[in-house]
Order: sequence, then structure tokens, then C-alpha cells
Amino acid sequence: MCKPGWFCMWEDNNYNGNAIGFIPNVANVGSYWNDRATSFWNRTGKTVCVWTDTWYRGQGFGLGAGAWTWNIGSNTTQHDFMGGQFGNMNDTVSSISNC
Ligand SMILES: [Ca+2]
Repeated sequence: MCKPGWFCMWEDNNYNGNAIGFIPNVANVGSYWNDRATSFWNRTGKTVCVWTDTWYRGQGFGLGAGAWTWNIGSNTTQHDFMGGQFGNMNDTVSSISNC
């Protein structure tokens, strides 16, 4: 479902619920996905940053190439995160960029 080259996210933890794949940059994930995503998988081959506001503003958080997390709200399940803060970004992501 999450193809190579995509940055994918799911609305619920453990890759459940609706899913969507993007090729960054995405300045606004749209009304449905705004403040909804919980699980992430970065298959782009580059570090990708997720942001709490549109247009790459607010709190940012980097996921390295190949990084995934089944719940961005947990600080015990993250892998290969780079910089930023984690543990408080569940249901907050509004934009996605290369970083
Ligand atoms: Ca969610």
C-alpha cells in the first residue's frame, strides 16, 4: 500500500484506519487529514519533516529515510527520528516537507 518513494501516514495507531501516501512537499494535508495522522512510514529515501501547522510551520519533527513509527504519540516506539520532539505530535500533523 505504501509504495517506494512515498511518505505514508495512517489515521490510527499501528497502521490502522484510513491511509494516504504523499510525495513531499505537501503544504497542507487537507481538511480530512489535518490533525489526524498517528502512524507514519517514510519510504522517500530522504529525511522528511512533519509539521504541526500548514506551510511547514509550528513544531517540526524529522523522520529519517526508511523511518517508521506505529504511533508518533509514543516515545517508546519511534525509530530513526532525527531532531525535534516526539511524544506530543499525535493528531497534530498539518504539513510535510523535505528537510
Ligand atoms: Ca489519529
